[in-house]
Amino acid sequence: MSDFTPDKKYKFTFGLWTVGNTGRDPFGLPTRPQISVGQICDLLGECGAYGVNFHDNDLIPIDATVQQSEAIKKEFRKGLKDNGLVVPMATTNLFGEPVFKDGAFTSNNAKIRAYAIQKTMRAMDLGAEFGAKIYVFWGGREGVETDAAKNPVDAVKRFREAIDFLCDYSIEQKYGYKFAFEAKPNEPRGHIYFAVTGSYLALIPTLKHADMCGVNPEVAHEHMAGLNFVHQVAAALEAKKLFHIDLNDQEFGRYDQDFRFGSANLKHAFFLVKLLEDYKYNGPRHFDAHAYRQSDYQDVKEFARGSMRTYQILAEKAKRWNEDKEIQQLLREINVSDVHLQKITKEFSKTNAKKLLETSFNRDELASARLPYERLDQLTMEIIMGIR
Ligand code: DIG
Ligand code: MN
Ligand code: MN
Repeated sequence: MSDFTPDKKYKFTFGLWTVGNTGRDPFGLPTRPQISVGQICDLLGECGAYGVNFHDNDLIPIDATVQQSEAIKKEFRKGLKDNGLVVPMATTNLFGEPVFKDGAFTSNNAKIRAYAIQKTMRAMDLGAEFGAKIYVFWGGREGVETDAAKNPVDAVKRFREAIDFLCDYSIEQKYGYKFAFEAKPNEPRGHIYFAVTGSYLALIPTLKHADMCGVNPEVAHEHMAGLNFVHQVAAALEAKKLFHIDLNDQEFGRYDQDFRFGSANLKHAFFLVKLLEDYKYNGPRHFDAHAYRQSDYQDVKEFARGSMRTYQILAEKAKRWNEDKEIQQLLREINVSDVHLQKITKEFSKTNAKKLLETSFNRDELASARLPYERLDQLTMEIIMGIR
C-alpha cells in the first residue's frame, strides 16, 4: 500500500486563489490573513504540489506600478524555483472589477467588450511569461438576472468574436495556448451563459480555431446544475476536448462550495478518478477549491494534502476495481456481444439494412437477461469503503 505522498505524474495544481483564499464569503469578512505569492508557493511546495495557476490579478494587482509588478514577479519566480513548481495554466479575472458587472465579452457595451479582450491579451502575455500553455476562460459575469437585459443569441456571437480574436492573438504571438472553457450555471450571475460543459462542446465546432479550444469542467459547477459530472467529463474525453479539469466537491442543490476533493460525494469522486485514470488523462489535475472558512493556514495545508491524497487513494481503488475478479466476471456477463449483429449495425449499407430488417428478435428472451447491478454496485461500494 502506497503512503500516498503526492506523485508528480498526476500533475496536481492549485490556483494562487485557492490555498491563498482568506475565508471571505458573501456574508463575512476574511478569517485568514492574506499571504504573499512567495508564501503560497512555499505552502504548495511543502505539501508536494506539482504546479500553481493564477488569474492575472491574483499575481499582479490591477493598479500595481511597473516596479511593484516586477518585484512581485521576481518573488513569484523565486517561489516557483525554490519549490520546484511549474505554471501549467493561466486565466483572466473578468469578474471582480465593477466594470464587468454586466459581463465582459458579452457586455452590452462595446467599449467594455474591447477592454475585456485587451485585459485578456495582457493576461495571456503574463501567463506565457511563466510558461503557461493552457488558458482558461470562466465567464463568471457573462449572464443576466433578467433576459430583458440582453439577447442570448447576441451573447453567443459576442463570446465567439472575443475567442476567435484571442485565438489569433495566441497564434500571432506564438504562445501555443490551448484554450479551456469552464462552464457554470449561475453565481455570481442569476443565469450564466454556457451553463454546462456540454454548452461549450456545442460552441467549439463553430469557432474559427476549434482545434485549439477545449473545456475545463469543474465538479462543483456541474453538480450545481444537478448533473452527473463523470458523464460530462466522459463527453469531453471522447471528443478529445478535455484540456484541463477543476477538481473539488459540492453538495447537490447548493451554491458553489468548492470543497476539498472527494469530501462530499466519494462515490462520484471514485468514478471520476477511475475515468481519468482508465483513459490516461495527461493534463493537470487542478484543485479549484479552498479550505473551510474556519481553517487556519496549518489546516489549509491539510486541505491541499487531503485533496491530493484522496485522488491517489481513489486511483488505487480504481485499480483494485479493474483487477477484482468477481467484478470483472459480472461485467463479462452483463456485456453481451453478437459479432454478426455488431457487424451489421457498425456501418449502414442496403445489404446491412436488409439483413437487420430480416432479423427476428425475441423480446421476452432479451428482457430476461440478468443484470446483477445490486451485486456489482455493492462490490464497488465495498472497495470504496475499504473492505475489499
Ligand atoms: C471558478 O471556478 C473559476 C475561476 O476560479 C477561474 O477562472 C477558473 C480557473 O480554474 N475557475
Ligand atoms: Mn467553483
Ligand atoms: Mn473553476
